[in-house]
This record gives sequence, C-alpha cells and structure tokens, in this order.
Amino acid sequence: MQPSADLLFDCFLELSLGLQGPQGPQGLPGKVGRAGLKGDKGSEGTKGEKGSSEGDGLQQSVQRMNEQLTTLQDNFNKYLKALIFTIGKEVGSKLFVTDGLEYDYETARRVCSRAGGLVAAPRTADENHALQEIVSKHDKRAFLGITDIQIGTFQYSTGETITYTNWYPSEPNNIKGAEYCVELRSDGKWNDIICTKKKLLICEF
Ligand SMILES: [Ca+2]
Repeated sequence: MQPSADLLFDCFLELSLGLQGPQGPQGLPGKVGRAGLKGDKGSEGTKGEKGSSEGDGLQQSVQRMNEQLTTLQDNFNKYLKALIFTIGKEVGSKLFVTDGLEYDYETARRVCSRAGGLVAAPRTADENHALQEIVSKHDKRAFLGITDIQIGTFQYSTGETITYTNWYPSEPNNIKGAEYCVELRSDGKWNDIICTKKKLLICEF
C-alpha cells in the first residue's frame, strides 16, 4: 500500500526539524566587505525637447530689434537737431517749424493741417519767446493759431479759450470790427489783424 502525500509531507517536515535541531544564540557581526566591481553603463536616456533652441532664437531677434531701434532713434535725433537748427524751435514737447513763406490765415491753417500740425499758438512765455526768435530771424510777422472769428472771444484753433496772452498795449483794438486774427510782432507782442493779410507761416507739432 502506497503512503498518502500528506503522510510523506509530515514525515519530511519532522525529519527536517530533527536535522536542524534547536536555534543557537546570535553571533557577532562580521567585518565590512570590500567594494564590489563597477557596474555596466546604463541605457541611453530619451531625447530632450527642442524648446531651448527656439528660445535662444527669439532672444537674438529681440536683441537685433533693440539695436535697430537704437540706430533709428539716433538718426531721428540727428535729423531733428538739423531741422530745429535751420527752420524751427523746440520748446518742451512742442516743435515750431516755418517754411519761410507768407499766407493768409485760412491758407496757413490748411497748410499746417495737411502737414499734421496746427498754426503755432504759444501757451507759455517760453513758447512765445521761441516764436519771437523765428519771427525776428525771418524779419516777418507771423500769424498765431488764435482767432475770435467764431464767438467774439479769442480761442485756439482747437476751440479752447486762450490761457496765455501777450498783447501789445491798446491791443486787441479790432479796427473797423474786422480784426479776427492775431499776428506776432518781432518784439514778441501780439496784435489783432484782419485774416486776409499775408503773414509768415509757423506750424506747431
Ligand atoms: Ca489791432
């Protein structure tokens, strides 16, 4: 008769325990072993994204644009200085420019407007002085961008009531009730005058 599998397993377990015997006390730790051999090289990692090189390209483009902007600014300043030296004056953020010719007021207004400016109108003593220098240089009185054509009160061409004046004594006298425009004399004083006279053109930008 064959022994069952369970009986064989029990006998094997008893024999194993019998051979091992009871567990003894734990021994002292051994010495530290020597370092092992160097391992093999790892596999190659995945390729990084392209983003960094595109970022560098953008930075270079911005740098080139900044250099071009600086060159443009330098050239602009040079031409502006030449313009001011020959035909104009700069006061604060305003630029006064003349073509040296004389027109009636309506034509002067159109010429300045077509150029993107207005007939010059001083709003401070400094601006008035700058215009006076242009008038003196050309030895011609100039129209100012100031009239009382519309409502009988002197206004800038923008429609605002004037905030600075420098009238010659006894002016404005509105002779014959027809002096709706204003001229700037070489002494810097103002006189109201008829608008159809021809005066030096000075535009402001
Ligand atoms: Ca007058």
